[in-house]
This record gives sequence, structure tokens and C-alpha cells, in this order.
Amino acid sequence: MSLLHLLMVSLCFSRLVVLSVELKQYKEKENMSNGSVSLTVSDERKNFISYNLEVESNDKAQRRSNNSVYPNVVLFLVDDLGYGDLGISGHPTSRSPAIDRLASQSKIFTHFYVTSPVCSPSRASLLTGRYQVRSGIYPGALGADNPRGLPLNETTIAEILKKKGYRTLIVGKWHLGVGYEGEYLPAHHGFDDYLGVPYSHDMCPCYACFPDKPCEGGCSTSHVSCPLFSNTTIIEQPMQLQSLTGKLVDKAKQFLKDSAQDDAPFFLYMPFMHVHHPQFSSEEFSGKSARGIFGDALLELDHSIDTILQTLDTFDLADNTVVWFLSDNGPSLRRHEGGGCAGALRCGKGTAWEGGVRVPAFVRWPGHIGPSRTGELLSSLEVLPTIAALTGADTSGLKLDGFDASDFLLDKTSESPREYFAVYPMDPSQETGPHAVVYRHLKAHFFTIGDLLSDDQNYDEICTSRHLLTEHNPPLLYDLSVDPGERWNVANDTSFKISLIEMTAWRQAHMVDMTWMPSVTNDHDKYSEPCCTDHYCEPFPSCCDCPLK
Ligand SMILES: *[C@@H]1O[C@H](CO)[C@@H](O)[C@H](O)[C@H]1NC(C)=O
Ligand SMILES: *[C@@H]1O[C@H](CO)[C@@H](O)[C@H](O)[C@H]1NC(C)=O
Ligand SMILES: *[C@@H]1O[C@H](CO)[C@@H](O)[C@H](O)[C@H]1NC(C)=O
Ligand SMILES: *[C@@H]1O[C@H](CO)[C@@H](O)[C@H](O)[C@H]1NC(C)=O
Ligand SMILES: *[C@@H]1O[C@H](CO)[C@@H](O)[C@H](O)[C@H]1NC(C)=O
Ligand SMILES: *[C@@H]1O[C@H](CO)[C@@H](O)[C@H](O)[C@H]1NC(C)=O
Ligand SMILES: [Ca+2]
Repeated sequence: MSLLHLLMVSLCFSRLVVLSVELKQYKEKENMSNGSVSLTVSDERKNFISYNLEVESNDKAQRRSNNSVYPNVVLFLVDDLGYGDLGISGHPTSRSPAIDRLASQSKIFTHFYVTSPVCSPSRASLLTGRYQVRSGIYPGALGADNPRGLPLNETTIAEILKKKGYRTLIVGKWHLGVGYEGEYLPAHHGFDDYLGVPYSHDMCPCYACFPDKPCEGGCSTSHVSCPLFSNTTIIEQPMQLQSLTGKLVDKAKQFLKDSAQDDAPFFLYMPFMHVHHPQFSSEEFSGKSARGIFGDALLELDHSIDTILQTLDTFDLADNTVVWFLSDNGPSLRRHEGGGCAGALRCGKGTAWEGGVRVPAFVRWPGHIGPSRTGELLSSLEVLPTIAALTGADTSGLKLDGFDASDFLLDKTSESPREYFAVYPMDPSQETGPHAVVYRHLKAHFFTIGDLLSDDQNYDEICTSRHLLTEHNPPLLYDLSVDPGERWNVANDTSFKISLIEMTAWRQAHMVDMTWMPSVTNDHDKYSEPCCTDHYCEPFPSCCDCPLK
């Protein structure tokens, strides 16, 4: 072991100690040692909400008392929406008035990461608060013919909330596995009910995306038609894209109405099929935007979100509901004008550059979270621990990579609990570990690799698949506060020397601490594809189609 290596390792461990001390102090701020915390918050409609969190003396699990009000949770996840795609992002022809309005009522995170530049691993981390390599959701995403999924011993947001007595519903794109017998569907990960398509709608033949307009190519024709699941049963195969969004929204509306009438706390997870390739919309939005098919799809997405937010208002739920909005990864640049836009950020989907993993994100809780905009570092790993803290859900016994950012959201502190973030590539390996590390406003790339999803015709060669895996020693270093587009390598700037050593050390400590589950995404078996007739029917795959039920 070289002297420098020793220095780095010792540095990193002292850094870890500092981090854990910070975390302890942070928790103590909550007066947990006393056994109970009582917060009083004002509220526009109800004047007064008393919110009690009782802490169990043995395991410190928090429990609510009977007459307390604790928040419902709505989590909007958009598929492949780029940093530059929304009206609030300054896109010249995008129209997203409802999302923009929601953002204006929210705490907006301008420096927010997902853990992977593609769907399945990003979703695994969002729902578990853990890096995807711990659950085996790598490399890439789960295909239609993959018999496996998110391991059943992983604990999702839905599971911890269900234990707290929340009703849980997912509508939309699951993408964490189906299984031969549906054993990886949401029903087995804490969701009471599900309506949606379990993977991307280009993993099956494209039939009709818009009224009187064909789908833009590039859909898989060798797999079964896309199934629409109601919980664990296929109710439509092929699923009809043009009527899908309305069905999903109606299901969510009914859920909100029922929950309001029964006065039951709820968790609504809405991972939209929009704005993943191929773009689609119903008649109402087709041809209505100034941004072509992508803009039409965005309009339909915006309208869906508007409807859900209006439903919260109708049933007087808005003030007691935490609403999160984020995208699962950057834009699919290979789709050209049919794909999203990373705005000022470099490259897009499939890469560890900012365009691949830095996403639009914000959270609203009227009367509790003040509308504001912050450049503090945060990630999707924080969603589970933060929701747990806000709802008093129990996370004891979980090995989490995310931080509880509730104090930060509630403006009790101006600093995010996260200082470092590890950026994994689309196809991570234990040898190369995270390709990049973010430390506050600095980002160091230890390895780079381009990807087809960021477009092989991209004018920036480093984004393309022709840019093969390259190690950088010293790493490429970018100061994101002045260079969010990662253009100017400042590795030689001596003022960043210490930070670079610390980032290198942190990365090594992170790699030592990480556990890698064997990959589950590489298995293929056509007989595991969801089929509403019989898996072994002929001629496959068309024999799987069912009449509408
Ligand atoms: C924690 O206790 C201190 C001292 O009693 C008090 O000043 C502070 O407001 C308490 N914090 C919370 C969150 O209750
Ligand atoms: C500690 O708890 C007791 C009762 O459980 C309460 O009377 C007291 O005010 C609490 N102290 C603090 C600092 O919160
Ligand atoms: C909560 O409700 C249960 C059952 O209704 C009751 O036994 C218990 O005393 C209540 N607890 C509080 C703190 O009111
Ligand atoms: C789930 O089970 C696998 C295989 O037994 C194990 O390696 C992994 O650590 C478990 N994960 C969790 C979160 O308990
Ligand atoms: C969904 O399926 C699961 C597993 O079969 C079942 O336990 C649950 O009751 C179903 N939910 C609904 C709403 O039917
Ligand atoms: C940093 O310095 C080395 C050694 O002088 C030089 O080879 C390299 O090109 C410099 N890198 C940048 C980004 O300026
Ligand atoms: Ca995606």
C-alpha cells in the first residue's frame, strides 16, 4: 500500500467519523433522548395542527398519537424528463403550467441527483433509500423478458408507510420486475393496489401513440404486447396508450376520494409513462403544443398532475399532503426532437455526466415547507428517510444510503445533511465503483464512458458510445457552481487540491462500505414475459394478446 493510499484511507475514515458525529448531533437536535418531540405548526385552513411524535424508548421508533395529524404522501416520478424540459427550466417551447405552479409552491432543489442514468436502478434507489448495487438492480434496466426483480427482502417506502397504517397505491410504470408468477409486482413490495404497465412502453410493439399519428419507431417487436395490470392481473394486452393516462388518473382520483372519506392516511406513488420514448397522448393533447410530440406528451403529463392536485384541493387534503416531484433520469438524447432536453447540463440519459443524473426535483407541503429554491446537494436516496421522519415511520434495522433531510425541508437548518454523492454509471462494476463523486459544488470523474442513449450523433463526442471506458488519474474535476455544464477541468487548480484528495478518499471508503448483490438484470427467459393467455402459447408473442376485459 503506497503512502498516499494510506493517507487517503486514514483521511477517509476520519471523514466518516466526522460524518457520523454530525449525524448524531443532527438527530439529537430532535430531542429524541427525552422520548418525545412536540411541534406546533400554523396552517392556513385549520389554524392549528398539533403534531406529536412519540418515540419508543427501546428502539427509538417513532409513533404518532391518536389525534395527531400526520402527512399523506404523493410522489410524482416522471420518466426521462430532462433538467431543461419544464417551463420553469426555461425551455422556450415547453408548456407545463401545473407543474410550474406546483414548483412555485415548493422547495425547489437545483442540485438533486438520482442514483442511475436509467430507469430500474434509479427506481430501486428511490423506493429503498439504497444504492442499486445493494439490491442487484444493475447493469442497465430490467427487460420485458427478465424473470427477476427487486429482491423481496428490500424494504420500500410503501412498506414502511403501510406498517404505519397508510393506504398505498401505485399507478403507472413500476419497472422493478414482474416474475414468472407476478412475484415481483408492487403487491409484494408494500402496495395495496396497482394499475399500470410494469416496464417501459418501448419494450413491446408500438401500436398507436397519437390519434391519426404513428408512433416514432424503435419499439421492440419481439416481445409480448404491453400488459396493463390491475394489481396482479392483466386486464388489457395490448395496453392502449391513448387511453392509458386517463385510466391511471381516474384510479388515483378514486383512491384520494376514498382515503379522504375514510379519513385514512395514504401514499400515492405515480410513476408516469410520460415522457419516455415513444411519445404519446390522447386526442385532447395531440397536436396542441408548440414542441411537437414531446410537447404534447408533456401537456398530457401536466394535465394529469393538475387533476391530482385539484383532487387534493377538492377533498381538503392539500395542506396535509407532502407532494414530491422528480424525474428518474436524464433525457434520451438519441430520440432527437422526440426526446427530452438536459438544458445547461452535459450529455443525457445513460451517462454519469450531469445531464444523465441531475434532475428537476421539488417538494411541497403547504404551511410547513416554505416555497424557496436551494442549491444544496440532495438526492433521491433522501426520499425514504425523509418521508419516514415526516410520518414517524420506522426505519430501524435498515441499512440506508440516504439521509433524513426533514430538518432541511422544514427550514430548521439551512444545510443539507448530504455532503457527498457517489455517481454510478448505467453499467456499474465492483472494480470501477462509482465513476464520479460530487462533493458540495465539486464533481470529480474517475472514469468516463459515453452511451448510445446520449446519442451517437451528439456534437459532444464524449457523450457518445464511441467514448469507451476511460480512467482519469488525476480525475477530471469540475466546479459545478460556475460550470454546471462540466466544460472546464480544474483538476490543476491548487485551491481544489485538498478537496480532490478528500473526494478520492471518500470514494475509497464508500467502495469499502458498499455491498454488491449479484446482478439480477441480465437474465432472460421469454416464458417469463407477462402473458394474459398462456406463457407457452403459439405463435409467441402475439398469442399472448387478450381481448379487452
Ligand atoms: C429541544 O430542546 C431544546 C432545549 O430544551 C429547545 O430549546 C428546542 O426548541 C427543542 N427542539 C425541539 C425540536 O423541540
Ligand atoms: C421531556 O418530557 C417530559 C414529559 O415526558 C416533558 O414534561 C418535558 O417538557 C420534556 N422536555 C423537553 C426538553 O422536551
Ligand atoms: C389511542 O387509541 C386507543 C384505542 O382507541 C386507546 O386505547 C389509547 O388510549 C389512545 N391513546 C391516546 C394517546 O389517546
Ligand atoms: C436479501 O437476501 C440476500 C440473499 O440472501 C442477501 O444477500 C441480502 O443481504 C438481503 N438483503 C437485505 C436488505 O436484507
Ligand atoms: C393485490 O394482490 C395481493 C396479492 O395477491 C392481494 O393480497 C391484495 O389483496 C390485492 N389487492 C387488491 C386491492 O385486490
Ligand atoms: C494539468 O497539468 C498537467 C501537468 O502539467 C498537464 O499535463 C495537464 O494537461 C493539465 N490539465 C489541465 C486540465 O490543464
Ligand atoms: Ca427513465
